[in-house]
Amino acid sequence: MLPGPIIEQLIDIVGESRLLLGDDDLQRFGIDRTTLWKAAPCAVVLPGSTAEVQAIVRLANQCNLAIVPSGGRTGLSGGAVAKDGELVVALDRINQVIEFNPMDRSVTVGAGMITAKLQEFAEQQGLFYPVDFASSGSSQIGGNIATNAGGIKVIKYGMTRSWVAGLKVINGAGDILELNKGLAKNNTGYDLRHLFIGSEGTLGLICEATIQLARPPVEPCVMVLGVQDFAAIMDVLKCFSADLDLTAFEFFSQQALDKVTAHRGHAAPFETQTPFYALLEFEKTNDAVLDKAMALFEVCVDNGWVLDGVLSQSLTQAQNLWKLREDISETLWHWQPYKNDISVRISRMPDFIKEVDQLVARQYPDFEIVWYGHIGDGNLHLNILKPEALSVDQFHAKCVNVSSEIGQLLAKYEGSVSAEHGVGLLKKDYLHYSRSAVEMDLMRSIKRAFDPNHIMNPGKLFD
Ligand code: 2HG
Ligand code: ZN
Repeated sequence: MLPGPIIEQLIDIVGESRLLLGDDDLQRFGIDRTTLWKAAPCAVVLPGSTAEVQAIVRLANQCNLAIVPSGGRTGLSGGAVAKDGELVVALDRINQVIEFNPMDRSVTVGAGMITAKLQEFAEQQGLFYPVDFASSGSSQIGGNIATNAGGIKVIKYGMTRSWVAGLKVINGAGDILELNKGLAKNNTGYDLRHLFIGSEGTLGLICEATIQLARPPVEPCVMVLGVQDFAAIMDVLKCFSADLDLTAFEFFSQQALDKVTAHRGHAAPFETQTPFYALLEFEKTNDAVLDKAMALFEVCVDNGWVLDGVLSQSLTQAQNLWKLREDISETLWHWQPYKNDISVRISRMPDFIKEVDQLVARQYPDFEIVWYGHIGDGNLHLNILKPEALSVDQFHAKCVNVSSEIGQLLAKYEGSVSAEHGVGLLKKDYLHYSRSAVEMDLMRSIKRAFDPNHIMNPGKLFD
């Protein structure tokens, strides 16, 4: 419970209707997509400006009140979970287009802007915001930046980081910082903007972002290929990426396809069933590209890597094929999966896959495992489905042991324990498999510099 004087001061800052204390609101704003923790914030505030955010952070410093920044809460690692009486600061109302600059091809928006709205805005200007993922309809740009979100087009366009030209933030000490100011070139020492990207709310709150926009892509073509085994996916990737400018290269297993077709009513791409499927996308810059894609398909068939395939003939068909991949995560929620979001360099993927496959087969003989991910980026989303007979806690306890083994394997392959979902609460115990002790110490020092009273999202990323 928040003491009365603090409630009064918060109301002074944001107005009475913007301070939420009801149980439904606390439950809704205190949790992300994870199901392992219970929401227990002390209150939720909805500031309407950067000045209000600053006043809240200053008050929190005076009262030693921990803050959890909140965006669309679509995160999968517990980064936006408020489970220990924290104050949730939700950026929902700071969601406007602040300035569009066609000459710079950039737009400054409030951090609470929904990702899909930014994509729509870019399109209306004849431009393109290329970071895209299944949760773009509810995730917010500030949260995307705080987690450096990736998604389905990283192979061509990079992660969120590549598109952030400037940030206005309030750090944990309550200072306002305007970082990089939209500049394309700015070699003036440490680029503090990049520290905030992927910082998961541990350094401060992102209030506004200047986003670089791209030229729009030409019509996308999508191919789904039925692949005979895991190793062949990498052969197919090598074959296609050598000759085509791919915008995506995703994969999923037959189990993933079975679940998506059964639960979403989508049609399978073709009749042949294969252990794995590759989904690749390229732009139809001219007809020769289609001939090239078909020729590469033949090469893959001749080599025995690919057993069947389909090439989209229209934009609608391309979008429908994408649904087979994009709807997997949402479909799997039914089984309360334990999620792994791991990556290694693409060149190491063939050996890594063999070892991780053996490891999970040995450790999870009775569990159903669904493989999918952005394999073109070296990123696997290994989802372990909870058997009905186990409680969430029992299931989690079993998964945690295996996570340490996966962590050791990742350390051996110099991979990442969190490729794109962030660390939050879920992965912090495994961070040391990807970051050295010196790096961890430096990260703690950086946090101290930005957040001296340790009020910003404590317990996330590291303790
Ligand atoms: C995806 O690629 C998302 O579909 C979610 O990053 C992955 O739910 C997951 O494991
Ligand atoms: Zn993903």
